[in-house]
Amino acid sequence: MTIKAPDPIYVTRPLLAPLEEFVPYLEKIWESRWLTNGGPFHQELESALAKYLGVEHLALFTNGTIALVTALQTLGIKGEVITTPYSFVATAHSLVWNSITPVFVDIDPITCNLDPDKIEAAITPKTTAILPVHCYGNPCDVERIGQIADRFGLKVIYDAAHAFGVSYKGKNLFNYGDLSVLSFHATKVFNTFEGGAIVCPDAKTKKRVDYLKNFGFADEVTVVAPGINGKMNEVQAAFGLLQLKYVDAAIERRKAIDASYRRSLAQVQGITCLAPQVDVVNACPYFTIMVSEGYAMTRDALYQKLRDAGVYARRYFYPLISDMPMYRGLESAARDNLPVARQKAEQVLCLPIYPDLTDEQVTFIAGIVANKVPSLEPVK
Ligand code: T4K
Repeated sequence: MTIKAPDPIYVTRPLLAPLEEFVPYLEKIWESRWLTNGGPFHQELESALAKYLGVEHLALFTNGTIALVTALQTLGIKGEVITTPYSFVATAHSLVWNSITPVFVDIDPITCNLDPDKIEAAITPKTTAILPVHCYGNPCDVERIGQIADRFGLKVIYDAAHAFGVSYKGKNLFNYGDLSVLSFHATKVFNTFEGGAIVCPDAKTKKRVDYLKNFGFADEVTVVAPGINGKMNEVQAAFGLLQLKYVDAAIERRKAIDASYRRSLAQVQGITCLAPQVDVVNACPYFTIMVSEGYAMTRDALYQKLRDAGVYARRYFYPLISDMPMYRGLESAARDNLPVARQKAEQVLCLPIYPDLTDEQVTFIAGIVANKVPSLEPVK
Protein backbone atom coordinates (compact mmCIF):
# COMPACT_ATOMS: atom_id res chain seq x y z
CA MET A 1 0.00 0.00 0.00
CA THR A 2 1.34 3.45 -0.89
CA ILE A 3 0.46 6.29 1.40
CA LYS A 4 0.90 9.69 -0.20
CA ALA A 5 1.64 12.97 1.51
CA PRO A 6 -1.34 15.32 0.94
CA ASP A 7 0.89 17.91 -0.77
CA PRO A 8 4.22 17.36 -2.46
CA ILE A 9 7.12 17.63 -0.05
CA TYR A 10 10.09 19.17 -1.85
CA VAL A 11 13.73 18.86 -0.88
CA THR A 12 13.52 22.44 0.29
CA ARG A 13 11.17 25.41 0.53
CA PRO A 14 12.49 28.94 0.80
CA LEU A 15 12.56 30.86 4.06
CA LEU A 16 10.10 33.73 3.50
CA ALA A 17 9.60 36.50 6.06
CA PRO A 18 5.96 37.63 6.43
CA LEU A 19 4.82 39.52 3.33
CA GLU A 20 3.24 42.37 5.29
CA GLU A 21 6.58 43.10 6.91
CA PHE A 22 8.18 43.49 3.49
CA VAL A 23 5.71 46.10 2.26
CA PRO A 24 7.27 49.05 4.16
CA TYR A 25 10.64 48.22 2.57
CA LEU A 26 9.02 48.31 -0.88
CA GLU A 27 7.34 51.61 -0.04
CA LYS A 28 10.74 53.10 0.73
CA ILE A 29 12.07 51.91 -2.62
CA TRP A 30 9.07 53.40 -4.41
CA GLU A 31 9.58 56.69 -2.58
CA SER A 32 13.30 56.95 -3.28
CA ARG A 33 13.15 55.46 -6.78
CA TRP A 34 16.57 54.04 -6.02
CA LEU A 35 16.37 50.57 -7.52
CA THR A 36 19.94 49.37 -7.90
CA ASN A 37 23.63 50.41 -8.31
CA GLY A 38 24.63 50.27 -4.67
CA GLY A 39 21.61 52.01 -3.12
CA PRO A 40 20.86 52.42 0.60
CA PHE A 41 19.49 48.91 1.19
CA HIS A 42 22.51 47.43 -0.59
CA GLN A 43 24.85 49.32 1.73
CA GLU A 44 22.81 48.43 4.77
CA LEU A 45 22.73 44.72 3.93
CA GLU A 46 26.47 44.64 3.29
CA SER A 47 27.12 46.02 6.77
CA ALA A 48 24.46 43.88 8.45
CA LEU A 49 25.68 40.67 6.82
CA ALA A 50 29.34 41.40 7.54
CA LYS A 51 28.40 41.86 11.18
CA TYR A 52 26.19 38.76 11.25
CA LEU A 53 28.85 36.59 9.63
CA GLY A 54 31.72 38.08 11.63
CA VAL A 55 33.73 39.27 8.63
CA GLU A 56 35.12 42.69 7.81
CA HIS A 57 34.60 43.01 4.08
CA LEU A 58 31.82 41.57 2.00
CA ALA A 59 30.53 42.47 -1.47
CA LEU A 60 26.96 41.56 -2.44
CA PHE A 61 26.14 39.97 -5.78
CA THR A 62 23.09 39.24 -7.87
CA ASN A 63 23.74 35.50 -7.50
CA GLY A 64 26.42 33.08 -6.38
CA THR A 65 27.53 32.02 -9.85
CA ILE A 66 28.38 35.55 -11.01
CA ALA A 67 30.16 36.00 -7.67
CA LEU A 68 32.28 32.89 -8.39
CA VAL A 69 33.12 34.10 -11.89
CA THR A 70 34.06 37.51 -10.47
CA ALA A 71 36.13 36.05 -7.62
CA LEU A 72 38.31 34.26 -10.19
CA GLN A 73 38.64 37.52 -12.17
CA THR A 74 39.52 39.44 -9.04
CA LEU A 75 42.58 37.30 -8.40
CA GLY A 76 43.48 37.01 -12.10
CA ILE A 77 43.31 33.22 -11.99
CA LYS A 78 44.36 31.46 -15.21
CA GLY A 79 45.58 28.08 -16.46
CA GLU A 80 44.45 25.11 -14.35
CA VAL A 81 42.49 25.10 -11.12
CA ILE A 82 42.06 22.12 -8.83
CA THR A 83 38.47 21.51 -7.86
CA THR A 84 35.92 18.91 -6.82
CA PRO A 85 33.69 16.93 -9.18
CA TYR A 86 31.16 16.51 -6.35
CA SER A 87 29.32 19.84 -6.42
CA PHE A 88 26.70 21.85 -8.25
CA VAL A 89 27.72 22.55 -11.86
CA ALA A 90 28.23 26.26 -11.17
CA THR A 91 31.53 25.49 -9.43
CA ALA A 92 33.21 24.16 -12.58
CA HIS A 93 31.26 26.39 -14.96
CA SER A 94 32.71 29.46 -13.24
CA LEU A 95 36.16 28.23 -14.26
CA VAL A 96 35.19 27.62 -17.86
CA TRP A 97 33.64 31.11 -18.06
CA ASN A 98 37.14 32.35 -17.24
CA SER A 99 38.81 30.07 -19.82
CA ILE A 100 40.36 28.08 -16.98
CA THR A 101 40.71 24.28 -17.12
CA PRO A 102 39.19 22.47 -14.15
CA VAL A 103 41.32 19.67 -12.76
CA PHE A 104 39.14 17.28 -10.79
CA VAL A 105 40.50 15.73 -7.64
CA ASP A 106 38.75 13.04 -5.61
CA ILE A 107 36.88 13.69 -2.37
CA ASP A 108 37.18 12.52 1.20
CA PRO A 109 34.70 9.71 1.98
CA ILE A 110 33.62 11.21 5.31
CA THR A 111 33.19 14.90 4.49
CA CYS A 112 32.56 14.64 0.72
CA ASN A 113 35.00 17.56 0.34
CA LEU A 114 38.19 17.77 -1.72
CA ASP A 115 40.67 15.23 -0.30
CA PRO A 116 43.84 17.13 0.68
CA ASP A 117 45.90 13.93 0.31
CA LYS A 118 45.15 13.91 -3.43
CA ILE A 119 45.73 17.57 -4.24
CA GLU A 120 49.52 17.63 -4.59
CA ALA A 121 49.61 14.92 -7.24
CA ALA A 122 47.31 17.03 -9.42
CA ILE A 123 49.47 20.19 -9.30
CA THR A 124 51.26 21.02 -12.57
CA PRO A 125 53.24 24.09 -13.70
CA LYS A 126 49.92 25.48 -15.01
CA THR A 127 48.10 25.23 -11.67
CA THR A 128 47.31 28.63 -10.22
CA ALA A 129 44.60 28.00 -7.64
CA ILE A 130 42.37 25.59 -5.71
CA LEU A 131 38.58 25.94 -5.76
CA PRO A 132 37.21 23.68 -3.00
CA VAL A 133 33.54 23.53 -1.91
CA HIS A 134 32.34 23.34 1.70
CA CYS A 135 29.88 20.69 0.59
CA TYR A 136 26.59 20.59 2.58
CA GLY A 137 28.14 23.24 4.85
CA ASN A 138 30.80 20.79 6.05
CA PRO A 139 34.05 22.72 6.25
CA CYS A 140 36.89 21.59 4.02
CA ASP A 141 40.19 20.74 5.65
CA VAL A 142 41.05 24.44 5.53
CA GLU A 143 44.31 24.13 7.43
CA ARG A 144 45.82 21.51 5.13
CA ILE A 145 44.54 23.17 1.99
CA GLY A 146 46.11 26.42 3.22
CA GLN A 147 49.45 24.70 3.80
CA ILE A 148 49.47 23.14 0.32
CA ALA A 149 48.53 26.46 -1.28
CA ASP A 150 51.33 28.25 0.60
CA ARG A 151 53.89 25.63 -0.36
CA PHE A 152 53.04 25.76 -4.06
CA GLY A 153 52.17 29.46 -4.29
CA LEU A 154 48.53 28.84 -5.17
CA LYS A 155 45.45 30.97 -4.46
CA VAL A 156 42.44 29.44 -2.72
CA ILE A 157 38.87 30.47 -3.44
CA TYR A 158 36.27 28.66 -1.37
CA ASP A 159 32.91 27.97 -2.94
CA ALA A 160 31.00 28.56 0.29
CA ALA A 161 27.56 28.49 -1.33
CA HIS A 162 26.35 26.03 1.36
CA ALA A 163 28.23 27.49 4.30
CA PHE A 164 26.03 30.33 5.53
CA GLY A 165 25.81 30.23 9.32
CA VAL A 166 28.49 27.55 9.72
CA SER A 167 31.07 28.04 12.42
CA TYR A 168 34.37 26.24 12.73
CA LYS A 169 36.32 26.22 15.99
CA GLY A 170 33.98 28.94 17.25
CA LYS A 171 34.64 31.27 14.30
CA ASN A 172 33.24 31.72 10.83
CA LEU A 173 34.81 29.84 7.98
CA PHE A 174 35.16 32.70 5.59
CA ASN A 175 38.49 34.00 6.75
CA TYR A 176 40.26 30.96 5.31
CA GLY A 177 41.64 31.13 1.79
CA ASP A 178 41.93 34.24 -0.36
CA LEU A 179 38.21 34.67 -1.03
CA SER A 180 34.98 32.90 -0.08
CA VAL A 181 31.87 32.96 -2.23
CA LEU A 182 28.34 32.62 -0.84
CA SER A 183 24.98 31.97 -2.48
CA PHE A 184 21.69 33.44 -1.29
CA HIS A 185 19.58 31.48 -3.78
CA ALA A 186 15.98 30.64 -2.88
CA THR A 187 17.04 27.14 -1.88
CA LYS A 188 19.72 28.26 0.58
CA VAL A 189 19.58 28.70 4.38
CA PHE A 190 19.52 32.49 3.90
CA ASN A 191 17.98 33.73 0.67
CA THR A 192 17.41 37.02 -1.12
CA PHE A 193 15.40 35.23 -3.87
CA GLU A 194 18.63 35.11 -5.90
CA GLY A 195 21.82 36.53 -4.46
CA GLY A 196 25.37 35.98 -3.42
CA ALA A 197 28.46 37.57 -1.94
CA ILE A 198 32.24 37.54 -1.95
CA VAL A 199 33.96 37.74 1.42
CA CYS A 200 37.21 39.69 0.96
CA PRO A 201 40.23 39.83 3.27
CA ASP A 202 40.78 43.60 3.04
CA ALA A 203 39.30 46.88 1.81
CA LYS A 204 41.56 46.98 -1.26
CA THR A 205 40.33 43.61 -2.51
CA LYS A 206 36.72 44.58 -1.85
CA LYS A 207 37.25 47.74 -3.90
CA ARG A 208 38.49 45.67 -6.82
CA VAL A 209 35.51 43.31 -6.47
CA ASP A 210 33.17 46.31 -6.39
CA TYR A 211 34.69 47.67 -9.60
CA LEU A 212 34.43 44.30 -11.29
CA LYS A 213 30.76 43.79 -10.39
CA ASN A 214 29.90 47.23 -11.79
CA PHE A 215 31.37 47.02 -15.32
CA GLY A 216 34.75 48.18 -13.99
CA PHE A 217 33.55 51.75 -13.30
CA ALA A 218 35.71 53.62 -10.78
CA ASP A 219 33.80 56.87 -11.40
CA GLU A 220 31.51 58.34 -14.04
CA VAL A 221 34.15 58.38 -16.75
CA THR A 222 36.81 55.93 -15.61
CA VAL A 223 36.63 52.22 -16.37
CA VAL A 224 39.50 50.36 -14.72
CA ALA A 225 38.70 46.76 -15.72
CA PRO A 226 36.47 44.79 -18.10
CA GLY A 227 33.88 44.20 -15.38
CA ILE A 228 30.50 42.55 -15.47
CA ASN A 229 27.07 43.47 -14.12
CA GLY A 230 26.94 41.46 -10.88
CA LYS A 231 25.11 43.96 -8.67
CA MET A 232 22.44 42.98 -6.19
CA ASN A 233 19.36 45.21 -6.62
CA GLU A 234 17.50 47.10 -3.91
CA VAL A 235 14.54 44.69 -3.71
CA GLN A 236 16.87 41.76 -3.10
CA ALA A 237 18.90 43.72 -0.54
CA ALA A 238 15.83 45.01 1.32
CA PHE A 239 14.44 41.50 1.44
CA GLY A 240 17.77 40.24 2.78
CA LEU A 241 17.60 42.73 5.64
CA LEU A 242 14.18 41.45 6.62
CA GLN A 243 15.20 37.80 6.20
CA LEU A 244 18.13 38.31 8.57
CA LYS A 245 15.62 38.80 11.39
CA TYR A 246 14.27 35.30 10.83
CA VAL A 247 17.35 33.33 9.88
CA ASP A 248 18.45 32.31 13.39
CA ALA A 249 15.07 30.75 14.15
CA ALA A 250 15.16 29.04 10.75
CA ILE A 251 18.58 27.54 11.50
CA GLU A 252 17.38 26.29 14.90
CA ARG A 253 14.45 24.55 13.23
CA ARG A 254 16.80 22.99 10.67
CA LYS A 255 18.97 21.66 13.50
CA ALA A 256 15.93 20.10 15.18
CA ILE A 257 14.91 18.38 11.94
CA ASP A 258 18.47 17.16 11.42
CA ALA A 259 18.50 15.67 14.94
CA SER A 260 15.11 14.06 14.40
CA TYR A 261 16.18 12.36 11.15
CA ARG A 262 19.36 11.13 12.82
CA ARG A 263 17.40 9.56 15.68
CA SER A 264 14.94 7.89 13.33
CA LEU A 265 17.51 6.56 10.90
CA ALA A 266 20.33 5.58 13.27
CA GLN A 267 19.44 1.88 13.28
CA VAL A 268 18.44 1.48 9.63
CA GLN A 269 20.77 -0.99 8.00
CA GLY A 270 22.46 0.36 4.87
CA ILE A 271 21.59 4.01 5.58
CA THR A 272 24.39 6.29 6.75
CA CYS A 273 23.73 9.88 7.72
CA LEU A 274 26.60 12.22 6.89
CA ALA A 275 28.66 12.38 10.10
CA PRO A 276 28.68 15.69 11.98
CA GLN A 277 32.23 17.10 12.10
CA VAL A 278 34.23 17.92 15.21
CA ASP A 279 34.47 21.64 16.08
CA VAL A 280 31.74 22.51 13.58
CA VAL A 281 28.32 24.03 14.12
CA ASN A 282 26.47 23.49 10.87
CA ALA A 283 23.34 25.37 9.79
CA CYS A 284 22.00 22.13 8.23
CA PRO A 285 21.35 23.28 4.65
CA TYR A 286 20.91 19.68 3.50
CA PHE A 287 20.10 16.38 5.17
CA THR A 288 22.26 13.86 3.38
CA ILE A 289 22.10 10.09 3.57
CA MET A 290 24.17 7.47 1.79
CA VAL A 291 22.31 4.36 0.68
CA SER A 292 24.65 1.39 0.59
CA GLU A 293 24.42 -2.30 -0.31
CA GLY A 294 23.06 -3.41 3.05
CA TYR A 295 19.85 -1.46 2.42
CA ALA A 296 16.63 -3.12 1.28
CA MET A 297 16.69 -1.50 -2.16
CA THR A 298 18.92 0.59 -4.40
CA ARG A 299 19.31 4.34 -3.91
CA ASP A 300 17.32 5.00 -7.07
CA ALA A 301 14.54 2.66 -5.97
CA LEU A 302 14.31 4.56 -2.68
CA TYR A 303 14.32 7.87 -4.57
CA GLN A 304 11.40 6.58 -6.65
CA LYS A 305 9.56 5.16 -3.64
CA LEU A 306 9.76 8.56 -1.97
CA ARG A 307 8.51 10.27 -5.14
CA ASP A 308 5.61 7.86 -5.38
CA ALA A 309 4.71 8.97 -1.87
CA GLY A 310 4.96 12.65 -2.87
CA VAL A 311 8.40 13.24 -1.33
CA TYR A 312 10.82 14.89 -3.74
CA ALA A 313 14.23 14.01 -2.33
CA ARG A 314 17.18 14.97 -4.54
CA ARG A 315 20.45 13.31 -5.53
CA TYR A 316 22.85 16.17 -4.80
CA PHE A 317 25.40 15.58 -6.37
CA TYR A 318 24.60 13.09 -9.07
CA PRO A 319 25.73 13.00 -11.81
CA LEU A 320 29.25 14.14 -11.03
CA ILE A 321 30.27 17.35 -12.78
CA SER A 322 33.13 15.39 -14.34
CA ASP A 323 30.59 13.14 -16.08
CA MET A 324 28.83 16.02 -17.81
CA PRO A 325 29.43 16.30 -21.56
CA MET A 326 31.56 19.44 -21.39
CA TYR A 327 33.92 17.93 -18.78
CA ARG A 328 34.11 14.21 -19.37
CA GLY A 329 36.87 14.49 -21.99
CA LEU A 330 39.27 15.95 -19.43
CA GLU A 331 42.05 13.67 -18.25
CA SER A 332 41.12 14.33 -14.61
CA ALA A 333 37.52 13.24 -15.29
CA ALA A 334 38.65 9.64 -15.91
CA ARG A 335 36.66 7.04 -13.97
CA ASP A 336 39.58 5.65 -11.98
CA ASN A 337 40.72 9.13 -10.90
CA LEU A 338 37.58 9.78 -8.86
CA PRO A 339 36.47 6.52 -7.20
CA VAL A 340 35.19 8.05 -3.96
CA ALA A 341 33.23 10.81 -5.66
CA ARG A 342 31.77 8.24 -8.02
CA GLN A 343 30.67 6.01 -5.17
CA LYS A 344 29.09 8.90 -3.23
CA ALA A 345 27.25 10.13 -6.34
CA GLU A 346 25.73 6.64 -6.67
CA GLN A 347 24.73 6.47 -2.99
CA VAL A 348 23.61 9.97 -2.08
CA LEU A 349 20.11 11.17 -1.33
CA CYS A 350 19.20 14.52 0.22
CA LEU A 351 16.00 14.33 2.24
CA PRO A 352 13.72 17.36 2.63
CA ILE A 353 14.85 19.86 5.22
CA TYR A 354 13.52 23.41 5.61
CA PRO A 355 12.09 25.49 8.44
CA ASP A 356 8.41 24.88 7.61
CA LEU A 357 8.76 21.10 7.44
CA THR A 358 6.58 19.72 10.24
CA ASP A 359 7.48 17.01 12.73
CA GLU A 360 4.76 14.83 11.18
CA GLN A 361 6.31 15.22 7.73
CA VAL A 362 9.76 14.34 9.09
CA THR A 363 8.29 11.23 10.72
CA PHE A 364 6.52 10.36 7.48
CA ILE A 365 9.69 10.70 5.39
CA ALA A 366 11.91 8.87 7.89
CA GLY A 367 9.24 6.16 8.09
CA ILE A 368 9.49 5.55 4.35
CA VAL A 369 13.28 5.39 4.49
CA ALA A 370 13.18 3.10 7.54
CA ASN A 371 10.66 0.91 5.72
CA LYS A 372 8.10 1.27 8.46
CA VAL A 373 4.44 1.76 7.74
CA PRO A 374 4.33 5.49 7.06
CA SER A 375 1.88 7.54 9.04
CA LEU A 376 0.73 11.12 8.64
CA GLU A 377 -0.66 11.15 12.16
CA PRO A 378 1.34 13.19 14.66
CA VAL A 379 3.47 10.99 16.87
CA LYS A 380 2.43 11.49 20.53
N1 T4K B 1 28.13 26.50 -5.80
C1 T4K B 1 27.44 25.55 -5.19
C2 T4K B 1 28.17 24.54 -4.39
C3 T4K B 1 26.04 25.53 -5.27
O1 T4K B 1 25.34 24.55 -4.65
C4 T4K B 1 25.38 26.52 -6.02
C5 T4K B 1 23.94 26.49 -6.15
C6 T4K B 1 26.16 27.52 -6.63
C7 T4K B 1 27.54 27.47 -6.50
C8 T4K B 1 25.55 28.62 -7.44
O2 T4K B 1 24.87 29.56 -6.64
P1 T4K B 1 23.64 30.42 -7.32
O3 T4K B 1 24.15 31.01 -8.60
O4 T4K B 1 22.48 29.48 -7.52
O5 T4K B 1 23.37 31.48 -6.28
C9 T4K B 1 19.39 24.27 -6.79
C10 T4K B 1 19.68 25.76 -6.82
O6 T4K B 1 19.09 26.38 -7.95
C11 T4K B 1 21.13 26.11 -6.76
O7 T4K B 1 21.21 27.45 -6.32
C12 T4K B 1 21.87 25.23 -5.78
N2 T4K B 1 23.29 25.47 -5.77
C13 T4K B 1 21.62 23.78 -6.09
C14 T4K B 1 22.35 22.85 -5.14
O8 T4K B 1 20.24 23.53 -5.97
P2 T4K B 1 18.16 22.79 -8.53
O9 T4K B 1 18.31 22.63 -10.00
O10 T4K B 1 18.14 21.58 -7.69
O11 T4K B 1 16.89 23.71 -8.16
P3 T4K B 1 15.36 23.39 -8.28
O12 T4K B 1 14.74 24.52 -9.04
O13 T4K B 1 15.13 22.02 -8.77
O14 T4K B 1 14.87 23.54 -6.77
C15 T4K B 1 14.95 22.48 -5.83
C16 T4K B 1 13.65 22.45 -5.04
O15 T4K B 1 13.54 23.62 -4.26
C17 T4K B 1 12.39 22.39 -5.87
O16 T4K B 1 12.03 21.07 -6.10
C18 T4K B 1 11.36 23.10 -5.02
C19 T4K B 1 12.17 24.04 -4.18
N3 T4K B 1 12.09 25.43 -4.63
C20 T4K B 1 12.96 25.90 -5.57
C21 T4K B 1 12.90 27.20 -5.97
C22 T4K B 1 13.85 27.73 -7.02
C23 T4K B 1 11.12 26.24 -4.10
O17 T4K B 1 10.31 25.80 -3.26
N4 T4K B 1 11.06 27.55 -4.48
C24 T4K B 1 11.91 28.07 -5.40
O18 T4K B 1 11.85 29.27 -5.71
O19 T4K B 1 19.36 23.74 -8.08
